Amino acid sequence: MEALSLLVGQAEQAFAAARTPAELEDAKARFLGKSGAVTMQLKQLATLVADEKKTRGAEINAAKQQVEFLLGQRRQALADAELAQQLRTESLDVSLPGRHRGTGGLHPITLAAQRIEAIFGSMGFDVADGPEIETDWYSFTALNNPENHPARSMQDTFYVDVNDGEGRPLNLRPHTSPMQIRYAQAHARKHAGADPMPEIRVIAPGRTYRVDSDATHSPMFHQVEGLWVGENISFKDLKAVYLRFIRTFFETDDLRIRFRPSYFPFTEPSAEIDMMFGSGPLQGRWLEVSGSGQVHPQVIRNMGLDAERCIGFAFGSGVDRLAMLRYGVSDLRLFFEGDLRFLTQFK
Ligand code: 2NL
Repeated sequence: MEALSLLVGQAEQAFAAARTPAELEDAKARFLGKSGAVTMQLKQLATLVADEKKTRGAEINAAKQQVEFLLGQRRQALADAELAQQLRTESLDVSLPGRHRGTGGLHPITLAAQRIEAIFGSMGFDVADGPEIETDWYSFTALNNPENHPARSMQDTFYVDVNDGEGRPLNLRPHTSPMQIRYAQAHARKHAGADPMPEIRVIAPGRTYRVDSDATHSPMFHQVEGLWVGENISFKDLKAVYLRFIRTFFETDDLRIRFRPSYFPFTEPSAEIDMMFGSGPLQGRWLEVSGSGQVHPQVIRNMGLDAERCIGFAFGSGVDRLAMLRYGVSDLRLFFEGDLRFLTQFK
């Protein structure tokens, strides 16, 4: 009798000491298993006479039921604790904002380029595309750059360690003019002998590269050049086209432009184009927005055209600069850092 209540107490302690369901099953085996303490008691009944068997058997069964009851209690307690722990770690905060797949957006430079293409497209300009790695001839010679011009130096232009087949290394195009030369050559071949020759009206937007890096210069930047060549295209056409472009781009007619004499090897005469807003935060300041000029006769010839018949203008503007002015961006580098806090503002 004494031994049985001791056994029940031992079982209770062993069950309480079990920290996991597996440990509890081990403890159960020690008492209720094939050679467990309770089972051994039952086996010893065989040695008793019938009378004693009956009373002793009833006592052992009562103890066994207590042990089974204690086991069931502990099982439930461990299961409850496991559930509580699971609820703590897997809790769901329904007040958190949902996770959603963000919609992408176009880069502000792309948005600006698309506006530029649409505006010139409405004035009959085609859009040229071409390689970013160019030959010396397309980047410099065709544009009337003398052999020793500093633009050709390694201080100004990036070179690629690949030969163009004529002993000169290829370069990362320092302007988008090569695309216009290629476009004009294809045009000249296609319309050879045509009288009058159909006009060339094209813009060339794209990435360009120069050895230059500070707050206002990036080694990779974007340019848009324009070219209009025909038999009677003059500076007044350039002025009309550029004014219409810039007013549409900034969505205001309260904006003036002026031409300032300048020099480029590929145009003669040449001019810088400045613009001034009549209102707004930049009101009253002349801002340089483009280089321009009448295409040099040598460049016309390099296009495969007759310089006696063909005349026209070209211009080159910085897309990054135009985008900065339009979107009010103060630092050029923001465009190229890939910071989503900046980029998502343009969606
Ligand atoms: C600048 C100067 C300019 C051109 C680019 C050009 C292109 C051909 C023929 C002649 Cl195919 N000219 N482009 C002309 C004048 C100026 O850009 O500093 N732009 C930011």
